[in-house]
Amino acid sequence: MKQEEKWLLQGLQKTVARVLTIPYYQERLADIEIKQAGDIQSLEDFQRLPLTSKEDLRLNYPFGLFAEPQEKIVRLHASSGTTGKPTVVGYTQHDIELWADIVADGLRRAGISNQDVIQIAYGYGLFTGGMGLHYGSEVLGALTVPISGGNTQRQLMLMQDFGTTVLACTPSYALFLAESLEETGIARNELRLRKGVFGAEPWTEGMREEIEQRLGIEAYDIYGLSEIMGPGVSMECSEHQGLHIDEHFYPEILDAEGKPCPEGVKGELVITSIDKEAFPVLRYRTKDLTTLRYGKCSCGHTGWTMDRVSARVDDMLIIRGVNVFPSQIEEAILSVGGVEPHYMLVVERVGSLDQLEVQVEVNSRSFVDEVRELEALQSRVQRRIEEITGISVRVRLVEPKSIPRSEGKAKRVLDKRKG
Ligand code: DLL
Repeated sequence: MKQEEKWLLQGLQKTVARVLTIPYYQERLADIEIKQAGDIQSLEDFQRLPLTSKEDLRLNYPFGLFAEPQEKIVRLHASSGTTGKPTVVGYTQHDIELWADIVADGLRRAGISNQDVIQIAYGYGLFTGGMGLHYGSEVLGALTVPISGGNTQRQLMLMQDFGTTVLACTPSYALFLAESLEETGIARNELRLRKGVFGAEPWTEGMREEIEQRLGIEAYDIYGLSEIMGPGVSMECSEHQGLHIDEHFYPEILDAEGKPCPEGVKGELVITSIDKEAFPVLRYRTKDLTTLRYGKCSCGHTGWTMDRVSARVDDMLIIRGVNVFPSQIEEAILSVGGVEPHYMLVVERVGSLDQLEVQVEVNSRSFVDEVRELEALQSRVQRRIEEITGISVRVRLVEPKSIPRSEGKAKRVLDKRKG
């Protein structure tokens, strides 16, 4: 066994030992005769361990999967589920420090330093975005502006007054800020903005180009989820060749049947935490679709790299039996001129057939066009979507600024089939 594999195995054994202090995991591991960490002697042994899902977290709501007594837990975060109770995660002081170091490392690899002024426009609170970036930024020694999401005019004013160099928020909010900047009439050269750290929702390469161009910055993708830790599980370096997964997380990719996928094949990302105290997770199913590669990046980092998360399994729409992801629609819209990357998908059942309507904003120039030209634009968008998704859709062009803007994670799907 290579030295790296030995270290990895030791790390995984530590996590197994830790989860074995939790009755729920004890029972599940006893079912496959794993009673102690030493029962795991290879990565193959590890891959026999059961997967953990959001459902397991719900069953143990709120603190049932904590591996430390309450007096050692210093912070809680939670992610709001679509139904019922949120999933709750806890951190010891060690976990908070580890997380801050991980985020700081990610920011450093993106060329961000203590010379920067980081405006954190992710929400603060139970959501991990704001505080996760905040602590990392402080460890880095950057000037940290904890503005949180929303209050767009104030964001722009302070961006100008404080000389913000790095903006951290969701890509959809970055686009909204860019649009508001154009409206406010603040010229780009009145700002010192040079980079953006965007994540918390799927976004496409086309959206990156749009944001980079409109804000005049270099955009970096940052990924994470509260169940694993929060932002920083992986992040792009300046090479932009995928997101480097921090070494405190062991990634696997599984196919729809739960079998491991070979390197480079797309599937569901599953993550095991290494060295996390309060809330260790074993083989957590993220429901995020991506691919993995192992190797050395030209930035010098060696380890696992993942592609941008193109979609969540949960966001997949099944339209007349065909799988469609919102990111495919985004890709299509961004490749056609004359429309804005603001869209909404409305799914309905008409008779016994599913129907997908894509509402897209026309830009202000096209808006004043003749009806005939607008009709031609509509057909172009429709054709492009149909080429990419393989299903027929209805496209409805809507007025500029009529689709609600997002200050956090964008909501792009209205599925009227679900009650
Ligand atoms: O969104 C943590 C985060 C905050 C990441 C700020 C990056 C920046 P949750 O609210 O638990 O945590 O949501 C996690 O968001 O499973 C993905 O589906 C999605 N997601 C997060 N980052 C990305 C990204 C935070 N860069 C869920 N690309 C995850 C695509 C992302 N999807």
